[in-house]
Amino acid sequence: MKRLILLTMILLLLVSALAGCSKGKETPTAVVAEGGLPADAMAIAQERGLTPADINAALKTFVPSGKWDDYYMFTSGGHSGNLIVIGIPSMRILKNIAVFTPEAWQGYGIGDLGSEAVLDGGNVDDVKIRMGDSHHPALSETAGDYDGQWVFINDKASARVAVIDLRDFRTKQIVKDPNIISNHGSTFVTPNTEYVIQGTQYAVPMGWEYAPIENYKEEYRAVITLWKFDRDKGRIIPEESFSIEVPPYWQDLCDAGKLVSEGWGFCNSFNTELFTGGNMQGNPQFESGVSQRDMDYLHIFNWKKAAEVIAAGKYEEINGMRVIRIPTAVEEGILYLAPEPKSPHGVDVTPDGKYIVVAGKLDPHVTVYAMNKIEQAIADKKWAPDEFGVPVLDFDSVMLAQVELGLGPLHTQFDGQGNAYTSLFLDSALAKWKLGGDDPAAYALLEKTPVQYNVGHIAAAEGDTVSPDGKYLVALNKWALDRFLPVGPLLPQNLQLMDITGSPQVIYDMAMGVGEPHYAQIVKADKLSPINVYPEIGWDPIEWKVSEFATKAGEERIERDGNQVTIFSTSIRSHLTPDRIELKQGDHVTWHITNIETAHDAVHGFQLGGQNVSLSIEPSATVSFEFDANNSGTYAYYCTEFCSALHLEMMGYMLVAP
Ligand code: RUQ
Ligand code: CUA
Repeated sequence: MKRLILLTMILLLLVSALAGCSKGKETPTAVVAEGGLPADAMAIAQERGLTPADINAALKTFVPSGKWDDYYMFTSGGHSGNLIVIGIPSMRILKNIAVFTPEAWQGYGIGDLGSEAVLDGGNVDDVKIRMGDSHHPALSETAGDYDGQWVFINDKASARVAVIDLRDFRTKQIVKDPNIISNHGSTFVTPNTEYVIQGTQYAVPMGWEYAPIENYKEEYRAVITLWKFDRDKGRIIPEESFSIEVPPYWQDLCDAGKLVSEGWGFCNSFNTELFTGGNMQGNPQFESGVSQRDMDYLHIFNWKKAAEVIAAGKYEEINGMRVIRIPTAVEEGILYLAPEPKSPHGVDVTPDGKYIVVAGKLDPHVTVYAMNKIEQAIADKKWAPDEFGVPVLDFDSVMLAQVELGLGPLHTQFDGQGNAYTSLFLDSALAKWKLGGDDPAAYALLEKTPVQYNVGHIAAAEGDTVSPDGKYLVALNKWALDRFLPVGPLLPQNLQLMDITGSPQVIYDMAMGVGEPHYAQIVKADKLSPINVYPEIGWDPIEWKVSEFATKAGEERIERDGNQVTIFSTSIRSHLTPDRIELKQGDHVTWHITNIETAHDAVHGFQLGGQNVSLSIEPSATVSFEFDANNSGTYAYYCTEFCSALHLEMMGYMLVAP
């Protein structure tokens, strides 16, 4: 009975609140005020056993049919190698952008020559890599604010970085770092997207050449790579990029400075023990071997100075990448270290750029460093070199405050109202704490909110910009256990949307059954302006210009030169032209298809039985694929998007004569 009264009260409150706040705005007022809440709302709530908090959460996250979300969230798909787009607050999945792994619906890397070439950009030696472990998406920024134009993401497994164009939500480029084999502190952009930062994870000899593991200290190294991004071209330019060599500590997360710290970058590390394993040789396990020391090192690097040093020619070219070696980096004042406890994980720069927050992982604190203290310590030469000659700044001189939050602090976000939020992996909680400016005593833990379970990253609305929005925060949880209907031993992760306008509250649980999300970024929806249709008929989505193979209606043809066959096709509702292809066994076929439609959403797909090809031919696009007709036979090809009532008729025969 008590619960019923409470429910009634909250529903009444909500109605009056809605009616009150919509005064003056006719349409929504009219709808709610005239109709009120449906008479059976109480009955539904009761029947479903909803608490007032549930009803609140439902009202905060429900996006009515035909209405759009306020934010886009871009979250990594982990070892599915993709990038997932989610609307907030509804938490509806909008797209699963193929990045490192082929994907049939988008016609990505399954025959289509444009995307195959993108994927080939990330090949390692002669190995065609067709998977990835995507970790940290970074939206492009202008003056430290997301500008909605590009998003970058790294592949931890093979040390690669991808560029995704937010005009059409497609991957346009993958680059491979020529000197390392795994990255992690990636991707993070400088405030005007001059560079995309990438830090090594596991140190290897440069170019991952062979060197005995006993030579770890002498020969193994890590790099921090600054990938130069050219906005006009929409590409990373490897020839204009460079690396800073760093010791073979295992670098972890990074972040770029902003405003007062613009020009600097920061990367955490662990394994300053230089441990190399050997659990079958009587050595400790890696997890204990790399966790012996109480302090590891925050790497503090000046990318602006580094760019000047590169321009002055003070680098070595290693495997085609310009690398500033450690002694030069030290001499030029590009690289410093600061002690940090203890195998930390995330490093996050506050929105004002003044403070750098390091989350302890094996230490229950977050440690806050002040940029002005770092600069002072550098000026005063308050340092002692590490074993590689890199200056280690005096901890007490650069550390401003430490806040004890709980067990397993990993990542920190900000709300723009003076609060910070840190995920606590072991506590399965979100810690909200107060930033205290320059006053160490003003830093304080405010409250902890439970999340389910084992939260890794967290992402707040516009959280990595100079002006975060607050409002929403998403906890990206590693374990789901009992949260959803069981689906066998491989469980989804649980993304929990939280309302952080007041005391943080979980308002939505979203099963992420696509791939493990690592990091995510949340951007205001109106900052993006995706296209509906490619600009001109015959558009090459990768090159972003009319394709030389564009085919207009009436120009369809089959050209033969010996056993080289070139097909110029068009697609339009509801036919493919030509719809009959006669080949000879042994022909090499290059096939171009132009979707001559200009209507929004008039996409045609293409699959050809017996060949490994799947295309997405979006309105006005031209796509190409090639294959060897090695087997004689009769084949069917057809459109895979249910584009019209006569979609099933949108097919053709391919005959390969013996
Ligand atoms: S990691 S759960 Cu790749 Cu960002 Cu921290
Ligand atoms: Cu085109 Cu179905």
